[in-house]
Amino acid sequence: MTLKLYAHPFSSYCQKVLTALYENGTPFEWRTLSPEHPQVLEEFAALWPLRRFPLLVDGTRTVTESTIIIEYLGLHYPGPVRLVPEDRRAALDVRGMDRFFDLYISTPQQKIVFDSMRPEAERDPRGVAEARAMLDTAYGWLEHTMAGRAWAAGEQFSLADCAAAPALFYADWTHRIGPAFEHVIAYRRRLLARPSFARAVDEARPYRPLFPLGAPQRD
Ligand SMILES: N[C@@H](CCC(=O)N[C@@H](CS)C(=O)NCC(=O)O)C(=O)O
Repeated sequence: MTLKLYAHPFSSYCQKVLTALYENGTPFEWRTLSPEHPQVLEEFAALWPLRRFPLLVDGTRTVTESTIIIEYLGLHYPGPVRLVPEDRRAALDVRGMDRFFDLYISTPQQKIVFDSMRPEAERDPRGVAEARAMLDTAYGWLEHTMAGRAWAAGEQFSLADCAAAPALFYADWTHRIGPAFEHVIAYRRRLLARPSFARAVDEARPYRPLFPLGAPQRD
């Protein structure tokens, strides 16, 4: 049975799952969410009325939420790279860092981007200022945390790095990671050099003109 991934190449949460799939060379069928494929959009809306992507379909099973999809893949389609450690204590650290990147990097980053897409009169300057402040605080905490680490939860590439890669990739475009955060910048560079994430980034290059704040000429 072929796994089906409803996703878009430019979406950060889809890149998180793609990184996990590419780490292990897990075969899957792309179900690209785009207006050119109305049938796929219809299928997706029927499968998951909340319409947040990515979405994994495995036979009759529908799996939502990027973190849960990666956990699911590790359980049912394990490969050479174990993204959630078997040791429960180590797994807790990985899951903690995964939450950090989703909640305190991706969430404020998306707030800023989505706000910029609203009509002027419907914008939320206070919410955007809070999101920028949260990113600054998160960069500061991460700077300290990454000082002695190669990867988010230590020496092994994990679920947390799958979350970190697109989160920091787009966060830097949205709210620049300043030079004071040298360990965060170095970590982001390591993520971009990781073949699994580099592949996801390359596949999304044609969509860069869609970035509402204007994609910078780097990366
Ligand atoms: N918590 C979800 C977040 C998924 C999410 O927000 N995906 C974005 C694309 S990166 C989306 O569905 N955006 C569509 C929308 O907000 O309507 C996950 O981890 O999968």
